[in-house]
Amino acid sequence: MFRVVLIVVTIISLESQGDAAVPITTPPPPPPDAVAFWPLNKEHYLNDTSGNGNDAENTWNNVTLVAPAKGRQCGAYKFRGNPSSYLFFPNNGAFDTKGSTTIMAWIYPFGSAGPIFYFDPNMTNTGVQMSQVVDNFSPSGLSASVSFTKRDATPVAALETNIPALNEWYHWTVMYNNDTSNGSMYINWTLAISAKYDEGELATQYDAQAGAALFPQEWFHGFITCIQIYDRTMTEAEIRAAAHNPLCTCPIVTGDPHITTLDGRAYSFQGMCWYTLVKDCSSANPDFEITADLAPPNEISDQMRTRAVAINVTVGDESVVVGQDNVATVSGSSSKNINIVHDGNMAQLSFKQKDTTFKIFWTGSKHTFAIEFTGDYYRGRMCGLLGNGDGDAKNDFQRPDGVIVKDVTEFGESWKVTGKKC
Ligand SMILES: *[C@@H]1O[C@H](CO)[C@@H](O)[C@H](O)[C@H]1NC(C)=O
Ligand SMILES: *[C@@H]1O[C@H](CO)[C@@H](O)[C@H](O)[C@H]1NC(C)=O
Ligand SMILES: *[C@@H]1O[C@H](CO)[C@@H](O)[C@H](O)[C@H]1NC(C)=O
Ligand SMILES: *[C@@H]1O[C@H](CO)[C@@H](O)[C@H](O)[C@H]1NC(C)=O
Ligand SMILES: *[C@@H]1O[C@H](CO)[C@@H](O)[C@H](O)[C@H]1NC(C)=O
Ligand SMILES: *[C@@H]1O[C@H](CO)[C@@H](O)[C@H](O)[C@H]1NC(C)=O
Ligand SMILES: *[C@@H]1O[C@H](CO)[C@@H](O)[C@H](O)[C@H]1NC(C)=O
Ligand SMILES: [Ca+2]
Repeated sequence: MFRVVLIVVTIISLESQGDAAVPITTPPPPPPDAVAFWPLNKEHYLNDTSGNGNDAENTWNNVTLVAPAKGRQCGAYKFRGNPSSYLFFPNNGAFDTKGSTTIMAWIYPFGSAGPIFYFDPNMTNTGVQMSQVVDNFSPSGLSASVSFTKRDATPVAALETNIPALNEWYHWTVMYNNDTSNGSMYINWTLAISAKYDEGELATQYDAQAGAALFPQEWFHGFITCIQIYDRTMTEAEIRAAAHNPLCTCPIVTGDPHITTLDGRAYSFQGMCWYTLVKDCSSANPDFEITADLAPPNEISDQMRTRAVAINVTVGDESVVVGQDNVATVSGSSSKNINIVHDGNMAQLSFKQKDTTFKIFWTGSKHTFAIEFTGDYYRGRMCGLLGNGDGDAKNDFQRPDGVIVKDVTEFGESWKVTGKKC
């Protein structure tokens, strides 16, 4: 066993950590092929994180960042349902996809029709348009509608599907396949409707707006977050993965501890001693396991609350334990699989297993833990207090025996690590 003492970082110690040694403040990269990616949350505000430079503009300052927003820890932008409540997306050409296209967003509707992503917002039907429209046959009273308007202005029929429910998040994807002229829509990454169109390039060359446009006189009222555009088609699994990109979800465990699962379910749990936060559940010999030590705070308060005081990241036969002082203790076969980077205030641990890279951000003094991962293999194959990461928040309270429970305490206690002294 040897000890790595983490103190204020120098360039040299950063470099000596190898290729995963990025400063902890570097945000995770968006998928490499997003042509526009607006997380629209408290980490990235209006920035286009694709690197293509189309940062959004809050023209009248009448769209508000709210965090957390309706269970989304990272927040979302709230549109008020009036003509000045919109975001403007300048298009320098980077998201003029013309041919195969995928556009997606998370939406929380309060009930009004209105634009979600409108190219050429000052004109009628000249650009590709995504909007919520009134639909008396839909139980929610609204449908999601897209017009795959062509550049040569040949008229196209809108594609429509029911919006599942008001006052609840839904993930909406529209897709156009240039090879087959197939237009399709997905609700929560499941195909809802599709149609064949005439050939022709899409009218995506314009600037765009969300929330309001000059026509029609309808203004979206609700939350929008995580708008992404790709210049290709995607499979349902790819849509689901993109919808849960860490740029958009920010799963985090904070002081109390308030825990948000990998699929975005937030809850409070007052545990004591060591618990499994997340581990590989696909075999009896997990590829990795991350546990946390929960303990009461030092100061006496009338309300008993626990918080995370240490984490233990285990990959194969190698474990790294990091405490409140951000000091990392490495045991096992030496630190080969797990990279450790630190900047004095935080420790960042990263490791790769199968197709997936995990990054863990631990701030001991603040008792905060955040995890990010890329890759698909472990989606739905994980378990613990952070859930299984399959994209569905409803099945996250699963005990080690596989039973899904409702009660937070029953769920939380089932993940207590047995035989540990605290
Ligand atoms: C947003 O992008 C600008 C550059 O376009 C950058 O200066 C700024 O730091 C970014 N903000 C965040 C929160 O990432
Ligand atoms: C912003 O929206 C509010 C209603 O929510 C409205 O009263 C106000 O006039 C709007 N501000 C601007 C600048 O239009
Ligand atoms: C779309 O498909 C047409 C016909 O197959 C082709 O001529 C055109 O180059 C394609 N456009 C793009 C942008 O891929
Ligand atoms: C749309 O019209 C408004 C006012 O009518 C104007 O301020 C705005 O610049 C126009 N937007 C575009 C993209 O032309
Ligand atoms: C869509 O996904 C969100 C978040 O996972 C969930 O809250 C919502 O109930 C889902 N809607 C449908 C219709 O499955
Ligand atoms: C469009 O593409 C989707 C996804 O490949 C497919 O499921 C659907 O059947 C196609 N629709 C039409 C009308 O061809
Ligand atoms: C860290 O966790 C691993 C696997 O759960 C366990 O074998 C190891 O003893 C733990 N290390 C410490 C110091 O608690
Ligand atoms: Ca889940």
